[in-house]
Amino acid sequence: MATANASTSSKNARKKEVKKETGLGLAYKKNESFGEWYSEVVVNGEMIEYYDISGCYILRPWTMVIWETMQAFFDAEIKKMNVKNAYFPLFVTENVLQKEKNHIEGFAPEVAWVTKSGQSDLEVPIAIRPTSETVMYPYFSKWIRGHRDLPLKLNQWCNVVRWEFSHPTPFIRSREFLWQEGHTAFATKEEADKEVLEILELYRRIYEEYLAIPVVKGKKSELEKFAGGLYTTSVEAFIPNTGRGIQGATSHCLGQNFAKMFEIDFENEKGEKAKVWQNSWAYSTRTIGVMVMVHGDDKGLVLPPKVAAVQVIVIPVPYKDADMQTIFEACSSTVQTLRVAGFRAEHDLRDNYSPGWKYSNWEMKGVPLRIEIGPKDIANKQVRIVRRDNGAKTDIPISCMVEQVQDVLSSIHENLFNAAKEKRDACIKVVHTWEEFMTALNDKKLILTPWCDEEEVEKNVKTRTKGELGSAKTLCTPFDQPSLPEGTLCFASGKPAKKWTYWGRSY
Ligand code: 87F
Repeated sequence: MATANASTSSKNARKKEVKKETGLGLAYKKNESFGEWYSEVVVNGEMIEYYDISGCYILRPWTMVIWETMQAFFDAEIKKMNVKNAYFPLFVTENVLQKEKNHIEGFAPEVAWVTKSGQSDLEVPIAIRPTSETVMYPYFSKWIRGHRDLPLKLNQWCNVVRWEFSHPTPFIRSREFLWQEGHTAFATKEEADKEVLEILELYRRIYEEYLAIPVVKGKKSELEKFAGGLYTTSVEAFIPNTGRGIQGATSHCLGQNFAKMFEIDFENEKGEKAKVWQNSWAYSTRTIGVMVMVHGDDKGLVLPPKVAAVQVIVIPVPYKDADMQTIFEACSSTVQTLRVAGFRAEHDLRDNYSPGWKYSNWEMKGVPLRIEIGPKDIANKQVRIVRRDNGAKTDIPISCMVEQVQDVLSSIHENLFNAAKEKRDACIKVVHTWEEFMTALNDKKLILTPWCDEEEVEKNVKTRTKGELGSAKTLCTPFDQPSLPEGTLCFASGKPAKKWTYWGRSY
């Protein structure tokens, strides 16, 4: 895959300068140079701006509306589950961070440290949270005494820092990102198990109902699960252009591992001392990157209507000698009508750009629906609507505009989802042998195989597929399992297969 390294992004910046003047489209095509296309789209679509620290990006308002829309949904849903929001500090001492040595070990190189204030060295360096288990769990231990203190269900909306060294990509792999992290404690494993899946379902809904992206729900392999936990579930998306899977969000059952490390004990109903069962779950701004990669096209961003900051952009189309005043008033009243009906609508009355320039500009920014209003439309008591997803143009009577806009926006969501699903499904390849597996991998497929589910075998597959593009790994074992006839063998080991599992390269 082409990468968006520092040199290409500065090239992009130069190119962008020129385009800003000409108002023309993108320099790169999605199918030809995906990495460059992506960097260009997120910048020209006004979602992010590059920053002078590699791997850090400015999230512009066009991005934040998407984030806040998903946040409003998820926050309301977890509140229905009686999860409470809290906020824990950004900093953590080395002592506390190390408390949980086993799981932190592999992650240690990514932890960023504060070592100075002004010119003087701090007495002890302080870490910036990469995740908050070690920050929160000492207080879980303090706050949980008896079974009446359970369940304890906390969530925080915050930023975290992971000093990644592999090439940074806006939203997908950044050194600082926004997320929510839920941390919960229960008296029984059954309650914990149930919550893991309830949260996973909310993650599926974010992808499918808000971002119009199909995902697979499933369980991570032993090698790919969160090492500190008991088991990990995830929603997995796929990027056809790069042939890579991408973990969309995770919901872990931590079992009692952390309860042991942090002594999170309680007195149960029988008066005995017991350890809590814990979960943790998160989704991040990575969701937005997946959305851009899946739906964007050669004209720029394509925003699903549910999350778009502007769902309908109204553009006046003046002709020579037309009465500008009347056209502008028609635009304003159209916006007003749509807003009253609950749509996010705006007009673009700028007099220093042509209608054509405005069309491309709002297409670049991915607005789902454009309404054009010219003298003929006014005479006919109609407006022209143009869809971003398929370019279809329709004239609709003003009298039924609200209903029509509603229908078209729903249809755009459905169409985006179906198109994304069709594309993804066309990439799924069922294979039974190693040879077929390698062919499918080189063809950028999302590979579904019968697997023996042995850690050593997955390690072996990783080693055997090592290369410039990265190695193949399991993405997840889908909950929705096709039937596995008895006697089916694992594609890699030749042992009896236990499960169908998705494999591929991934982000
Ligand atoms: C990087 C540095 C230090 C991931 C890290 O998935 C620690 C970590 O613990 C680390 N990168 N992780 C795993 C995070 C697990 C878990 N945390 C709460 C989640 C969901 C939210």
